[in-house]
Amino acid sequence: MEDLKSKYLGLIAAASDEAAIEDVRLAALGKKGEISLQMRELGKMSPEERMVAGPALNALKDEINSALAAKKTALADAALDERLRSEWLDVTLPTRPRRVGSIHPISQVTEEVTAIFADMGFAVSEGPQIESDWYNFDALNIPGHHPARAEMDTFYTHRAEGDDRPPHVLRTHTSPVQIRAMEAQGAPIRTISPGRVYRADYDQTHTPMFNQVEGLAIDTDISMANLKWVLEEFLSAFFGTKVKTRFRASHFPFTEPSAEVDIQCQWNNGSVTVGEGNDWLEVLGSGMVHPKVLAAAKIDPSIYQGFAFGIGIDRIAMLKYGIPDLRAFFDSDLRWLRHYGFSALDVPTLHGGLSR
Ligand code: 2NL
Repeated sequence: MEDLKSKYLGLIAAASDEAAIEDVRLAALGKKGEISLQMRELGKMSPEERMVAGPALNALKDEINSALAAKKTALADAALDERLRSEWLDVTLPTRPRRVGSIHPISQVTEEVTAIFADMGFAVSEGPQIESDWYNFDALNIPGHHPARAEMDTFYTHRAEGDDRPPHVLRTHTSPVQIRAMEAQGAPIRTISPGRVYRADYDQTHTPMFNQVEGLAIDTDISMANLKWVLEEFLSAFFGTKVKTRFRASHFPFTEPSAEVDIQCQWNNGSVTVGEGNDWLEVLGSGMVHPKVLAAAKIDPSIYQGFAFGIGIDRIAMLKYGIPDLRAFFDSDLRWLRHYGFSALDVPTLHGGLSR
C-alpha cells in the first residue's frame, strides 16, 4: 500500500501537463488501473483481511484523487501566471499621435449665423440642391424669358432624348427652400435657409459652388423697418461690433421694393476691417417679398406681407476671419484647414461670444 502511494504521488508530482495527469489517473484508478484491480481483489479476502484492506484502499484512492485535482489546479495556475507574464500590456503608454480634424470656417459661420437668427425667433429650413425650374425660377417671379435665368449661369441637368419636360437645375439660390417652407407651413413664418448653391462662374471672386443663407419673415404687420432692424442686429452680432449700414435701392424680381446693403469698412493695404472707416462694402441683398411670390407659395398677399434677404456665407466668413482667397475654401488643403479651422468644442453661442 505504501509503495502504491509513493509511486502514484510521485508520478502526479512529475506530471507536467493535463494529458500526463490523465495517464496517471487511468494507470491508478481507470477500469484496469492498479488500484482498481486491487479493489477487485477485496472480494476474495476473508472478512478480517477485508476490514483492514478495504478502508486502506479507499483512503489511498481518495488521496490520489485529491492529489490529481490539486495538481490540475496548480498546472492551470501556472499556465495563467505564464500568460500574465507574456501577454501584459502597458495601458499607461501614450496613444499613437493622431491629429484631430477641424471645423471648416463655412460650417462655423453657418452655425454662428444660425445662432444669431435663432435668438431672433427664426427657424432653419433645408431643401433639395437639385430643384425643378418652377421652384428655382417661376415661383420667384423669374419667368422663362427673363434675363435673370441666363444671368444666373444655371447648371441644367440632362433629359433623355425625346423627353421635353424642362430640365431640373442645381439651385442658384436657397430661395426655393423658402418657397417650400411657405407652402408647407403657411403664414406667419420666420425662417432662414443656409446651404450650398451653384452657378456656372469661376474666377478670383466666384466659385461654381458657394454657400448662401436666405432669411424670410412673413406676417400681417411686417415692414421694411423690421428688415432694417433685423439686418443691423444680425450684422452687429456677427462682426462683434456695432456695424453702420447703407441701404441702396436695387432690383430683384422676387422683392419689391428691393435694397442692397453695404456695411461700413476700412481698407488698409489690401485687407479690410469691418465697423470703422469711410468705405462701404456690399454684403447682402434684400427687400419686401413680391406679392406674386407670396401667391405662388399659396400665401394671400392681401393679408400677409414680409421681408426676405440673401447673404453670401463665404463672403462674410472671409471678412470676419481675414481669409483672403475665396477659392481656398474648396481646395481641401490640410495646412489651410488646420490654420483657418475651428475646434469642434468651439460651438458658437450668443452667450459664449460666438467665436474667438
Ligand atoms: C443677394 C440677393 C436676395 C432674396 C434673396 C427671397 C426669397 C424669397 C422671396 C423673396 Cl422666398 N426673396 N430672397 C430676396 C432679396 C435678395 O438675395 O444678392 N444675395 C447674395
